[in-house]
Amino acid sequence: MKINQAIEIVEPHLTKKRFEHTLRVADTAVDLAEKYNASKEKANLAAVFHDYCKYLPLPEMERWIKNSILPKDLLLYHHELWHGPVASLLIEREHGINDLDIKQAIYYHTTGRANMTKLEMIIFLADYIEPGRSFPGVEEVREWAEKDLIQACRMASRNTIQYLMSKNATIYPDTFYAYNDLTKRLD
Ligand code: DGI
Ligand code: FE
Ligand code: FE
Ligand code: FE
Repeated sequence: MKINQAIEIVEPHLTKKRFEHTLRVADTAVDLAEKYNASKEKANLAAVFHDYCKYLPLPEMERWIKNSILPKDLLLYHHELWHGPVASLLIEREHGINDLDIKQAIYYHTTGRANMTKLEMIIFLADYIEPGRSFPGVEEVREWAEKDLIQACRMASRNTIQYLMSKNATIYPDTFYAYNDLTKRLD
């Protein structure tokens, strides 16, 4: 699929702010792909679609999870975790995107997971460091992103877990698996 076609598909599903975030994630992801020798085309397409389902009504996302191969334990955690997995499903069904690399990068962009591929790390990180983000600690992650993809993802994962724990939120297992795996990969 051409990138302009993807952008046209995604835009009406998002708010203006979310659409602008999406375009910044795409620019950031293409830069990271260039730096770390991944496919810029795949990074661009995955980024454009990563939040495609962010505003799907909750009952509709719930229905997709219940009636597909998606893991049912998603329903036991915060609904914010649903939009990536559901998008990975719907971009294939509605728009014929069947590239596994792209689908996985979209699927895991919120939590990460153990053994993330390079493209998964690029989308996970681009979503965290795009220039519109102002999380505490994001500047340090941006600096790491210049030199070490794994360390940068590890810091993003750590910051997210610390933030969620400070809010007494529950944490999905893949979120912890991502952190542990990235930490082990460093030594
Ligand atoms: O869709 P975005 O806002 O661009 O970003 P995202 O999909 O990475 O994350 C959405 C939210 O999900 C963000 O506030 C962090 C949160 N999150 C990530 N992992 C977990 C989580 N929330 C819970 N409750 N549990 C998690 O494991
Ligand atoms: Fe998201
Ligand atoms: Fe994210
Ligand atoms: Fe996002």
